[in-house]
Amino acid sequence: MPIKPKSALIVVDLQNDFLPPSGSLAVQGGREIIQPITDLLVSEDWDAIVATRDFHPKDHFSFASNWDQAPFSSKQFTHPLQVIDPNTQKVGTKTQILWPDHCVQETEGSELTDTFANGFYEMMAKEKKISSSSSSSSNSGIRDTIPMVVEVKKGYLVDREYYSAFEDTWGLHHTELHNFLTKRGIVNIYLVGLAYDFCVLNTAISGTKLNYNTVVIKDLSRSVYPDKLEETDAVYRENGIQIITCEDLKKN
Ligand code: VGL
Ligand code: ZN
Repeated sequence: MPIKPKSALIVVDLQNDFLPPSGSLAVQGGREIIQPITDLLVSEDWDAIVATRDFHPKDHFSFASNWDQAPFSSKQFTHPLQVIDPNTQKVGTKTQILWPDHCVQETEGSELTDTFANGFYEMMAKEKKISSSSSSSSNSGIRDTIPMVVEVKKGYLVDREYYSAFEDTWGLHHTELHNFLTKRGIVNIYLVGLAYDFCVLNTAISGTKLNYNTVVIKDLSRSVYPDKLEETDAVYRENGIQIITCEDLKKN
């Protein structure tokens, strides 16, 4: 099952703070997926490659330290914009997990991990070079043979959580991701990265809602709560998201 035409690879939050041993919100086994994801950048014929980055201001409301509470405790929030829940017509509240400080803007924790970053930024530079030279010539065909490469940041607004790389959890603010993919005519998205039960999952759910044919490559992802893997898989399936492994890509 090789990838279909018009496919994008979305590498979710492969950032220092999500990686053992020293990341502030390290996801168990996260280092194991770095090299295979880096290899995947070039082993398939992607039309687009996206790397997302969680990118919080240091006073972000999801940080336990900003509420004097313990990390991984939960807190109820009413959004300051007084969002009305369409089902109950009441002002919506959400229960939010409070995290350790992580992926703070302009800190090393928010950077993409080195091995992956090298491969990713190299492809981005190559694309820039080719697209600038092909726009000055009449031969635009060259441009279509290499993938569009973009970085998408999320979580930078202080008063809301973004697990999905498409939008915040209130659905009020949308990143540029959908526009990028639409511009390149993408219909299939393949997700890898961290974490399987938070940002990968929620990006995948947004993807299916936006009508992308959405696939998660499970062995190239790791969970914050690995003991709940079966429950997490069930949520993927309920949302019509296909779960595959790297091996499946190599089969005919
Ligand atoms: C994530 C918790 C908080 C993730 C981001 O990337 O899965 N998890 N922020
Ligand atoms: Zn975060």
